[in-house]
Amino acid sequence: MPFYAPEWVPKLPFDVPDSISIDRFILDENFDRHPLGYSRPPFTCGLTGKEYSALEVKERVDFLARGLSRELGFLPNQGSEWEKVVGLFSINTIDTLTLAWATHRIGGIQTPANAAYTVQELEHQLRDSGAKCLFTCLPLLDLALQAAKTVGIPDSRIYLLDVPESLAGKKRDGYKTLDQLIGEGQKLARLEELKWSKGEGARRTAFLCYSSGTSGLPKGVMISHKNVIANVLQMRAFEDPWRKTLIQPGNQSDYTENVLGLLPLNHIYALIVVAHLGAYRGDGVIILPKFEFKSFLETIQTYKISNLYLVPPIIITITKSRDVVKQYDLSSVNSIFTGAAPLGEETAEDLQSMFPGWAIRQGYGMTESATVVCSTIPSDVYFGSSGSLLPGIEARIVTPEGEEVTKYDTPGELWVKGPAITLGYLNNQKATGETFVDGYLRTGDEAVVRKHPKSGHEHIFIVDRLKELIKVNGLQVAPAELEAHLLTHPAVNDCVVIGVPSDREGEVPKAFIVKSPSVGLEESDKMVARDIARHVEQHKAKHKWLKGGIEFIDIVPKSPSGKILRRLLRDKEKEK
Ligand code: AYL
Repeated sequence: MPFYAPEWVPKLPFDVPDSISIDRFILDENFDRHPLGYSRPPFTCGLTGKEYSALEVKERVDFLARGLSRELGFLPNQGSEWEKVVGLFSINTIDTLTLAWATHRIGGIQTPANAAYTVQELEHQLRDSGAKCLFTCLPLLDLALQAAKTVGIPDSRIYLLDVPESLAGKKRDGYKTLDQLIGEGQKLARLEELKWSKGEGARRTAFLCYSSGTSGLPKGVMISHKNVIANVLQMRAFEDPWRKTLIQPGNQSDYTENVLGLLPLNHIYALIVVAHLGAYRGDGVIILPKFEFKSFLETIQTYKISNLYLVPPIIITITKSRDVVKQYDLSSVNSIFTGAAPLGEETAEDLQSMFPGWAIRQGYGMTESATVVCSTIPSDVYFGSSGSLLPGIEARIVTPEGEEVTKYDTPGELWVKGPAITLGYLNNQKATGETFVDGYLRTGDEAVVRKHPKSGHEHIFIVDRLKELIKVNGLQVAPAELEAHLLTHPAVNDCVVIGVPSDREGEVPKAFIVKSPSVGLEESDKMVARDIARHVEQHKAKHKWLKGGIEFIDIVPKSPSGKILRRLLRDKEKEK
């Protein structure tokens, strides 16, 4: 028997639309429900105060789509979406979603890359996705140009998003800006509407986000229009009963609030949960381009933000900085939401003792599930739990022997099914076949179901990770990617990378290395290790650096069939 959403969770009010593009679904609906004058500006920059009203966002998407269509020669109803892949490599801006939605309006795909990427990492994503152009920003321009050049994207197909002056650095001529494209679009005729047949929104990819899944290198996850719309509707239905209790008498019929848009919009969490859900519900998303503790606190105070979307390492920073936090008025906050990595019970308790009135909510999901699978509302908080299943989700817990768990507190791998489960990995049938099985997504996470001691509702607890993935600050690090890179160093004969616990980052990568025979006896382990660490630092984003250290071993433990026994190393680390 699978597990479903508890009874109190409202069902989805209607079938998830499967013939409409995301931009139309979000913007048209939002505008109708939150007419001009009532709506909060969907996107405001927390650093500069620059904002776009709902009407402005709608217009900018419309004009940008026209400008993009002329500039790139992409027409809404011509060619497959795979011929219209638009790359994004930028810090968060108030136009990040304008660009995504304009791309959808011309029938294209957005592939957003992590703004912390190195040239090689960006190159991989651009090449793999077949991106035809790249939107970036001044602070990242040089890096973007280098990566674009090697994959054959000409300089004339590099565009700039506007970022606050304090971060932009020197102006550079020769690159069109998003505002220029909007200006050009304003003078052009209306575009044809997308003509989609029934079900096309369920088949067409809207976003290509990269994830390593249960093993191997980062792969493009094909996220359809329907997937995104589904998760937005699931989250809305799930949270509606609680949000209704927050409506002030005499106000409009919907509750809206300011939420924090600090997490990177290239990652599925902020992209879907913060930006799409926020815009759909009429919330104001206060965008911050990067994490800086004081501006983060100031922004909450200035914009009276009531809901903070966070990841565990930021919560740890808050709990370890009581004196700084005390200097700010954070009384507008009523709840925080965390996901992407486990939130330790002690950390949750620490935060609660600082802010007894805050509801500390946790959600769980994956890029492959186009985000949230389960989540918590304030009246049902249960520390350590990732919450209850969203409406429309069916979950199975399966033991290594393939048996389905039906009892509480019994661990097994979590398998999930629902309307937001994505289409699979781009050009990788093997990984798709292994991960997407009979309509279920095999999460590679170990879970148990427990009953909330007070409410009696079923909650999902993620108790371990069965897959190879390492999570640093909530971001993915694929051991296979680091191992392949380490093997290109002349001193490395064999290696294995695992995640080891870290107070601040949650986990950090540690490498076990078998030295190659060519390493001279006169070279100390310390020197070799330093050189290997540098090799990673030169080519990989900071969250992938070997902060857990390097240990030399004689042999990598492997099973008779040649599979690396990571668990053995993980268990040994725990004993230390
Ligand atoms: P990806 N507890 C434990 N592990 C988690 C949790 C959690 N609450 N959330 C995500 N993970 C791990 O694609 C887990 O191993 O996440 C999972 O398979 O970067 C992996 O991270 C997925 O990594 C939200 C808010 C989900 C954020 C997210 C993050 C989804 C993207 C639900 O409500």
